[in-house]
Amino acid sequence: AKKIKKDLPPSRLFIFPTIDSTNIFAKREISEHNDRIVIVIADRQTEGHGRFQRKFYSPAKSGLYLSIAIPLKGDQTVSAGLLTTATAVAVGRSIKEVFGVQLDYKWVNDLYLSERKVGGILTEAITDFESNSISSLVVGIGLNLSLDQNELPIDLRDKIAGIAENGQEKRNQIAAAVINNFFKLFKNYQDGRFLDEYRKNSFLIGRKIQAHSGQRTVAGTAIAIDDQGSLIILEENKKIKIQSGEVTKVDF
Ligand code: BT5
Repeated sequence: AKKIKKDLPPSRLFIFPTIDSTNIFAKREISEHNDRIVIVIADRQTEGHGRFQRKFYSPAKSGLYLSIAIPLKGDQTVSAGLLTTATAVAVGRSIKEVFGVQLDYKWVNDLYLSERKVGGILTEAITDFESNSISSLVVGIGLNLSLDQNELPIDLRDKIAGIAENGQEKRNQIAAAVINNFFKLFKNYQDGRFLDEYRKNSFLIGRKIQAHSGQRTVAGTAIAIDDQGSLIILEENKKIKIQSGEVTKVDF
């Protein structure tokens, strides 16, 4: 893979009290002006979403909802999966710096703390139809800094958690740390060196899991994350590599 050029274009920062989704805004903005990095933060989202059109609960006063859109030069190659894992590490480093706790990385885009989800990442690639190549990348980060369990939708209670009791007081500090750590990692993420940190704090390695990739279901022990950020599962003595997809069961 070719190296991402080290010098980045200038960036524009947008901050909203309420928005549909910071990813939607960032995608629209970068499609119209492909010469700048776009950074979007909202206090609350009405259409916050995860992968496969799933909802991402985004209430005011409890979370960080942040998107970063990066225009790509014609000759840059990208790996959305690897960028998702790099972003997880950027968020993990930031939470460690500000709150002193270490997040667990649940391949590929989930962030966990004490066996519960505290956030997720949604990476989207925008394709330019004329050249049929990826013209920009949008990385969305959603984090529950603090959450009142009673205010959660019933189906999410017990499944998700907040990072700290008064976490929201540090929202801006976290946002700044995430942006800094993201760009530090972005320069060289394709070399995959950050993956050691991802592996060390993997929520899955060593556990019995079930994963879906396309039409396929794999069940076995998660044994590794390879240098491309793919998940390796040992299923009946056979190593199976999953490049993209998701883990649907853990310790079942
Ligand atoms: C994700 O999707 O976890 C990626 C979420 C990315 C959200 C950010 S916020 C800023 C930007 N703007 C957006 O619109 N999106 C991004 P996924 O792996 O598909 O997980 C979705 C599942 O997580 C849901 O089906 C719920 O089970 C659970 N969930 C929903 N809201 C949650 C929350 N606030 N915290 C933790 N888990 C949640």
